[in-house]
Amino acid sequence: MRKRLSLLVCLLLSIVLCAGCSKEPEQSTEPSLLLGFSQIGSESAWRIGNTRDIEESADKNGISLMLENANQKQENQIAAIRRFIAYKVDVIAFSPIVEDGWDNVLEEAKTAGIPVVLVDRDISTEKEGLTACLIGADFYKEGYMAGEYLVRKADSLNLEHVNIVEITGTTNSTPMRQRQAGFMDAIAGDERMNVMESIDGDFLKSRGAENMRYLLETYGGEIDAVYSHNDEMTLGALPEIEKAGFIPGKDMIIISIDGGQEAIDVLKSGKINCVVECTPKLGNVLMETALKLKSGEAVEGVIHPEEQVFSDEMDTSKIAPRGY
Ligand code: GYE
Repeated sequence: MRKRLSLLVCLLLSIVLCAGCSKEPEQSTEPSLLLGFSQIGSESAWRIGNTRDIEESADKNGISLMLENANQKQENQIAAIRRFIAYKVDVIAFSPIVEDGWDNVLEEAKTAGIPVVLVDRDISTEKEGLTACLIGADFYKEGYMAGEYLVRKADSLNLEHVNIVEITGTTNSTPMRQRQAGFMDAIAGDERMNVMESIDGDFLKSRGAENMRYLLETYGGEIDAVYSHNDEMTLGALPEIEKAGFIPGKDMIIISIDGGQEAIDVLKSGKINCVVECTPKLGNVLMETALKLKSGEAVEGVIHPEEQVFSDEMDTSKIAPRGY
């Protein structure tokens, strides 16, 4: 009888404990997904805004984020992706600093069955199925819109000849390749246009300044237009142009890409003529995509955000605060 009673007590106890295990509130506080994200670095206001947006979007969507900053080194990104694989995250995302050299590590992710999302920049590979999708800007279109602006500006100023210098982003990165290609295609049919030199500024303010100094020493007042692949390099170049005795925005046409607040303020002051927007706000789409991938839903192969052109052709006082 005593044995039976203790058996009954045990049974009741385990029912009570089990009911405790499956309590609803504890389950709902669990993050829905673990996302590993390898960021390139902190080279620009764009990049810092992009990191902040991804952190905030992860929070908003109840996603647990492992974020690693690679400080501008591809090897750091590869090591971070390997750590994400070892940690068995649900989804890996990364912004590849350059396009080549990812096959091995992405094969490892594929073998581990972890889907990979490219954010901002693309990779170049012969292999199929290493990544699930790309969420980022249409850089070719950005470059094309920059070139179209220059043609319109040359028309409005009745210029017969336009000598251009180009300060590019990191060699072999997607935005560098495509912003250059789009720009060149847009000005290709116009005989007034002459690109005197293209030089790598690595998307950095310091390199923008250094390159501008060199270009001014080499070509001086022959320069009619400066096409810079991001705001940071433009902001580095402007003081050099002034130091050399020229007025940016008047003696030289200045075209930039990104559309961060600082560059927009300079556009308003007249020292930049045109800024093509590139939005860093890719976080929400990334979180939605990661959740779909985890639940096995299909996702679009390429997702481009909508972007616009800000220039001295419009009332710049109406441009809303940029948030980066
Ligand atoms: O234009 C630049 C950044 O890949 C779109 O990288 C991005 C570029 C952006 O550092 O400012």
